[in-house]
Amino acid sequence: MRATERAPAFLSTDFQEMTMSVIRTGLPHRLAAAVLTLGVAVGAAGCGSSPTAADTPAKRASASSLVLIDGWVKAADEGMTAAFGKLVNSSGRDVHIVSATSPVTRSMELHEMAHADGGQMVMREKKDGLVVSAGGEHRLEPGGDHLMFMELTGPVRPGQDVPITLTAEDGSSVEVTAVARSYTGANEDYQGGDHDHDHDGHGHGGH
Ligand SMILES: [Cu+2]
Repeated sequence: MRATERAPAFLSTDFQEMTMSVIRTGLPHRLAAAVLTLGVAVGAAGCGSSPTAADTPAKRASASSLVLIDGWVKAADEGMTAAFGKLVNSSGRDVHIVSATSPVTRSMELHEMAHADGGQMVMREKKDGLVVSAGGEHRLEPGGDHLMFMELTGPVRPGQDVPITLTAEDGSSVEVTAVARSYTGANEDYQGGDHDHDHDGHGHGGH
């Protein structure tokens, strides 16, 4: 992925369209990303090192290239909840999101679903963050990647607009909005590594 991040911004329109078509055909994300990286490497070799506007920080892909389409968050009174939607990257470069914050939660994590030792699906922190490919999109959905609110500071009620700030690897950030709605799913078990939250409110009562 380093090649992608350091590549000049002169990706040709043809190449971007090719990449988009690869993504649209539904190939796995990683494959599409690999194709993109390969294409950039070839392009860079063929064009030599022409210093362009790509060298100025303002031209690098930043979080501001992202929008969250149909963003929503599961309404909850307390504890944990999650936000979903479709992140779309309108720039010609990958955007690597490494963290998120929201005023309605004390902390947030980027989560993914994975198989636990027992075979069941659990959610866990996505340690490497998430990448939205150049000109591509990344879906956040129940059962998949999501933005996790680790500890709500108060109730999140249906209809409420919840602001979320996404921060990219380069330190840039963008604010998106998710609308709270009632939802009965997304009750995945959390496989936290070293979190020190006490998950109260779930009395087991010895049954
Ligand atoms: Cu989660």
